[in-house]
Amino acid sequence: MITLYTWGTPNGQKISIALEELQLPYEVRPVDITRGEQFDPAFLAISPNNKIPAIVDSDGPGGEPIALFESGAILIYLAEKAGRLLPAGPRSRYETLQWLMMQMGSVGPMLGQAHHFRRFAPEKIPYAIERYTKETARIYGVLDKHLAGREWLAGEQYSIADIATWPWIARHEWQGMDLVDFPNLRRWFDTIATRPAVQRGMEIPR
Ligand SMILES: N[C@@H](CCC(=O)N[C@@H](CS)C(=O)NCC(=O)O)C(=O)O
Repeated sequence: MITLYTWGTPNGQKISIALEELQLPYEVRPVDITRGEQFDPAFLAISPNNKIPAIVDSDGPGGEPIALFESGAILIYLAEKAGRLLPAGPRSRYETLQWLMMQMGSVGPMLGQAHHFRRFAPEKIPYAIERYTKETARIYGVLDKHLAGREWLAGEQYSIADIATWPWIARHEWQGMDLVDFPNLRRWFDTIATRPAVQRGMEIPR
């Protein structure tokens, strides 16, 4: 059984969407990061960087339990465990990992800063709002250009690269973005939004 430690944020939703897509049985342990539960010593033993998501799989490699943090590592682990959502062919596998890393290194951190300075910062700092909104628009432009004439971010199939990126684009309004300005990204976004597993994953934790 997999235990998912999560909260209702894009990084957490990536993992619940992947678990739903892969139909792996899991139980949910909400970690309320607005109340500091990520600093609980029991959670830190699993996720030492005090962030959700994290998982514990009682049936890890060699049949032994494994604990994992960092959503990119968890997505690779789950895809390899189930044998789906990460292509086996070397070219499409590296392409998928490349766009997964683009999400981990750029999409998440930069859009996350846009959320912070546009919505949550106690004071409005025009320099920070402009910097991260502009960087968000640049990243949307990169994704939009890449998706011109292709259905998925990597390879020929829906993959963990799409799953990692989608919940961040779902918060486009928080980031001051209008998908009308990014038609290829919008088509990709709307297609994935219809997937029942994505809809279920977005509701976790209930
Ligand atoms: N690179 C990490 C980022 C995870 C992350 O930023 N999680 C946030 C919620 S979206 C969190 O737990 N924040 C609590 C904290 O920093 O104290 C991943 O992808 O797993």
